Amino acid sequence: MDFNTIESFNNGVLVKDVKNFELSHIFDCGQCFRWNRRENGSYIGVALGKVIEVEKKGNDVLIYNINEEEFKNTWCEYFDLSRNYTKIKGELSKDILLKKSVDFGYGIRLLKQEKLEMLISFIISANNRIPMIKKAIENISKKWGEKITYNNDIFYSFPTIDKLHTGSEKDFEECSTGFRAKYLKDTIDRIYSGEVNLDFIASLNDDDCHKELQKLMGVGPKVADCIMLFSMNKYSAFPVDVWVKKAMMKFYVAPDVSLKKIRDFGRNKFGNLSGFAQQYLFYYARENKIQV
Ligand code: 8HG
Repeated sequence: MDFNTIESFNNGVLVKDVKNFELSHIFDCGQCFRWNRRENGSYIGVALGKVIEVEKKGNDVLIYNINEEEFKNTWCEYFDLSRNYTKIKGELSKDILLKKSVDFGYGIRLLKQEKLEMLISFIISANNRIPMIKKAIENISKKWGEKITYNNDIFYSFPTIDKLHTGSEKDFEECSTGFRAKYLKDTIDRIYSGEVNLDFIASLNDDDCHKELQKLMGVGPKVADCIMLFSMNKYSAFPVDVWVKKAMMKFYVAPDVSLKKIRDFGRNKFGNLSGFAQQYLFYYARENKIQV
């Protein structure tokens, strides 16, 4: 467990003595698209149908707009606070090449996000840049999500499958999803009809889950790895995008190695901690714009 105790205050919960928790590392490491930094340094986001604000004061973390019960039932898991990241970082840092990335992103935690939202988000992420991905997801939420007012600002939840299903391919195109609009439409139809069940896919072992996700349009190995890592507790996932490829080339493999081989190499090396290793590498590579 990476915190000590919790206390309630009028509109939130104070989590005391939190370890391995840095707001910018968590929210800017590529795993989420609906969290934004505020001028005062706190982060605000929409997750699981709610607007949540998070602030760090010394070693304590304040989570606004939730109560103690919601923390215990939902947000402790969302922020992965029961996991001991000191142990994970210790294991990964035995590899002196990886230690550099772990030391850089020391406050990263993998968020436990919603399956449908991750599926749609990472279909949109293919050959796309993070600001554009964020924009498209925001457009989709504005169009079909529930309006939420928080401190006089307006936010939108990520839509349900029933709402998404009312959208046409053209509607998705108008949300700036480009060539991915038809993949979204096809995937949403198959989930809505019950032909595809994300809870079932999540119940499969890591390799079968990875294969099954790729039966969906717009889901290749990389996108499947992101979905299973960020919403299905599958930590042997090792998504290889341009940044992870660069990091792996810098530290471990030859330039001409295929994405598949880089994935296999990473999974062999890091085992059930592959997903964590990947996140430290992605954050290090992207923040430092490493070149190889
Ligand atoms: O967390 C991520 N890991 C990896 N490997 N790739 C990611 C993450 N987040 C994210 O958006 N991407 C992809 O990187 C999507 C897109 O292709 C590119 C943006 O830099």
